Amino acid sequence: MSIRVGLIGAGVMGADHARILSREIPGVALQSVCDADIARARAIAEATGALHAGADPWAVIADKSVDAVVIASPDDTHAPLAKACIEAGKPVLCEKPLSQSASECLDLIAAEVKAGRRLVQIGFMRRFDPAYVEMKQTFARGVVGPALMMHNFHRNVCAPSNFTGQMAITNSAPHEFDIARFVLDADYQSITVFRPEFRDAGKAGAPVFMVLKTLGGQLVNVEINNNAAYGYDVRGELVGEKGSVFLRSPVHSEIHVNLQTITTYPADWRPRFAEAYRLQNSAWANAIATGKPVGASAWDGYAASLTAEAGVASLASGTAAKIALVAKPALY
Ligand code: ISE
Repeated sequence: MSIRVGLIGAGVMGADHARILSREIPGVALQSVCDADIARARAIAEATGALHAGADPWAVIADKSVDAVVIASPDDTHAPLAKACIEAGKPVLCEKPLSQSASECLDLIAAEVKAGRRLVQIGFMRRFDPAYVEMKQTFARGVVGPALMMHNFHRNVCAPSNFTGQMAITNSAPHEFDIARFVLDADYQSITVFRPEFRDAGKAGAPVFMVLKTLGGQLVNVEINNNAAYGYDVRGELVGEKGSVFLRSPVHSEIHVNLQTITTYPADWRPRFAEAYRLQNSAWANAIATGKPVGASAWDGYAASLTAEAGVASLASGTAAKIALVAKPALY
């Protein structure tokens, strides 16, 4: 019996989830597709064989023919829809960020604790990326010694058209906030956010440079540049007392011509993290079948949102902002 999935959001990310779920994950069937733009929902449903297309996300969650839900709608809808999935008793893969408000995350966590089981997986797919997994495993084996720092670059060609305000911090950077916690097995005590001074400094997606300190005193720096222009480029290096682990991006070929060697950057995150998304979505489907949750939890979503909230405050104040998680429920 296939797991019948309802997809909420048929934009860039939703369409990619639809492709993955309908073509690459055995034992999963896309049951319905929902988007505010009904034509977009219908197009994805037609392309993937989903039985229904609609514009009401609450109806998807309530639909008795839907066993599990993927949320890939706009950021501010994630937490309310995920909470409705909890209340309906349905497993949900919720795209990051869980929310732009830490308190909204805590409200959802309370609902999941009350339900008594983990139903929410957050779409921090880098936890499944083979390069980051190797980085974490190498560090955990002690190969490079105790961690001192982790450097992170996260560059998009250009900011998505829906980018406003501080989404470099609240939408893009949560990937680094989460993956550094995951790789280092650490939590943060503070964040300081800087912005280079240039003519477009106030433009949505303008670069930000962040320095986080972990509870153990390690430093994590994160550069987010959503208007890097040259290509989609995510880099990372974990620096230990005895060495470092540098993230290699998958390059499948290089061109040798005209006295040059040419490799190509992807245009956006989908090619760079294609394997990570496939592994994440496959692990999510397997977790539903086995009842053993995997990946980032709602707690991890809260930790990333709290960090982003502190980052926005630091950028506004020009000083370091403290990060203090509440006590973690036993469920996590
Ligand atoms: C987007 O939402 C993603 O999740 C991508 O992985 C990230 O690179 C991009 O900056 C985000 O806007």
